[in-house]
Amino acid sequence: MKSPSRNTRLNQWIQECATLCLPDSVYWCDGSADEYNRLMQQMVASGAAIPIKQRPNSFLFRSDPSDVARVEDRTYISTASQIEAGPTNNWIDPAELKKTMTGFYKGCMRGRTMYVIPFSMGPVGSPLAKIGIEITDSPYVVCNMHVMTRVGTRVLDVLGPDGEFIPCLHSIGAPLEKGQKDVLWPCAPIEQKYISHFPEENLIWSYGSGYGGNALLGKKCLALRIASAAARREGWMAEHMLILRLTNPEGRSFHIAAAFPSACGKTNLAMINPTIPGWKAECIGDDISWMKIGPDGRLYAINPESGFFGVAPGTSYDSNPAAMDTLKQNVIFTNCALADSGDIWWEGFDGPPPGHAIDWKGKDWTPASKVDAAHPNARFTAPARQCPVISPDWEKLDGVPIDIFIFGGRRASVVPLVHEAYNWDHGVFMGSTAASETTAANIGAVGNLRRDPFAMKPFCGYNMGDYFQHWFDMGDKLAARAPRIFYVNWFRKSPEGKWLWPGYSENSRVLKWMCERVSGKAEGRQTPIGILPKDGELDLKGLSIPAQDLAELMKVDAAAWKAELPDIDQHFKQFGGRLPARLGAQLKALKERLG
Ligand code: GTP
Ligand code: SPV
Ligand code: MN
Repeated sequence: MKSPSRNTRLNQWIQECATLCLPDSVYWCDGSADEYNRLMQQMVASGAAIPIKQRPNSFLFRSDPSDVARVEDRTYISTASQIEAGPTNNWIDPAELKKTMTGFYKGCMRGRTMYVIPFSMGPVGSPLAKIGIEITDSPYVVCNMHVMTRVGTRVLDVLGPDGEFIPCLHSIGAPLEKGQKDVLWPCAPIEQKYISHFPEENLIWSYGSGYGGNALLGKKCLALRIASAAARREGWMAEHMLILRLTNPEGRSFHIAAAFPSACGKTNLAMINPTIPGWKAECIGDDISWMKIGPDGRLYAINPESGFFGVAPGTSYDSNPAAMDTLKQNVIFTNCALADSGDIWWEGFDGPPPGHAIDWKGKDWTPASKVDAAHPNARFTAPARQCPVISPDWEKLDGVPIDIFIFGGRRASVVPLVHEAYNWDHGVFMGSTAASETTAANIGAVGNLRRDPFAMKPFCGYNMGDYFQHWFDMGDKLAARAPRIFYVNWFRKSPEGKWLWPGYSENSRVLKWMCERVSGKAEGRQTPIGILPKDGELDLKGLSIPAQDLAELMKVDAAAWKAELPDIDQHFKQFGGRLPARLGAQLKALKERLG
């Protein structure tokens, strides 16, 4: 197929990749509905996609059981010197990594089509938007990219003959020999998977996986790892944050951006349905925020994506009605179960479980089965515009002004429901020390507590010590117009393992307190770790939480916090000379406040 682009560098790169990967043909994606439908029909015909008859234009895919989540162990930040990647990233010398991967790429698309996907992260024409070109041999990836990003010929128009783009090379790593029958989810074995980033040359190479962030390269690879490194160089921010607008009964709007680690509640909070009377929420984004200081000195955020790649299990009309309504049509489901009714199903779905289903591995399943019907990291891919609570301003080219930052994570103990930072430096300290229990969003152990600074440990494309400094630099520029910073924990558990806080829509009560802090209506109480709601300040009307649970949620256990200090010290030490002195000062101040 002839190139529809006049961009010399692009055409040359496509030629080079075709010569290396040796596909049967090269196809340039135009982003049309017709193209999407054609590819889906091909995948239905091959058996890879199963139409879901209850949901128009929706399809179920089952991945290979080895290819079900991001692979942090196989993800690399490849900078000329290791110190630039820093202690929290895997590193291989760029020349060596390219040599190894080039070996894998040789002939890797034999028997397949090489798709060229021109895409924009951010609304086409936004001053914050960036153009990527993904090459892939997976039609499943093409369809997902259609939903998650803005794909098509208009992106090539903006690119023009000499515009800048981020090359993203992806292969599932499963060439087909003549006459060889394809499998339903082709991919390479784990030891051949590489998710590689070359931030010094804005380049992404991914090999061996077809799943989520490993393969939809606009998302974590471009919009976080490559973008975070670019943002530091250029003085803006690329963060793992949802964006929402909350409007109080008087009509004042607050824009909130919240960073929680993977599978820790971003999509749910982004689509919150407030339980407090008169408060209204709108969703702007559920995973990533790109932010830049505007002419008025405030920080403006856009959502670079155009769809949701959300965790399916636990999603229900009870927990997240807006998400459920988003899933009525035009959805790609991956690793969900298929009920005998013909509809999809997962653990935590509304109503009783189906009497019989086909599980995510394609096996018979009944409620008596000992395994989950849906994989814990089963996902839906759905267009953002279908969300009933999407903000009319979600594609605003200049973004929305952020008033509040929230950090958080999964902590069964120690960390209270909510606390506010004393100032920006203290907030950066909170972000830099954030810790959370690991989840099924990554292949590896689940439930292990680890430091996940700013929910960016797997996504920061440079030395995390420099990233901390970038937060200080941005704060210095924003000064009095900087967002206020809060820390939340929806995941406190009783000794018996039950949730102490109802969560989901009831989290609106905590957001309300934050807005009241910002507008000077809530006084708060000062504690060694930060500002907590004063007795009675958290609106609990209509909730029946046992007094002792509430006390536990609002407790600052000085002994437990003191016990954390040596670990924070160790955590900071790994950054050596790259640790900003201002973080050391915050740790010392916390120590002193704890007594
Ligand atoms: P990624 O898309 O992987 O980045 O995850 P996410 O941060 O968007 O998390 P998501 O909102 O999908 O929630 C992940 C899991 O946490 C789901 O199973 C939710 O049901 C559960 N969850 C979300 N919010 C709450 C909450 O307030 N309380 C409790 N107990 N669980 C929650
Ligand atoms: C996450 O893990 O944070 C996700 C899913 O949003 S993935 O796109 O696979 O990274
Ligand atoms: Mn999410």
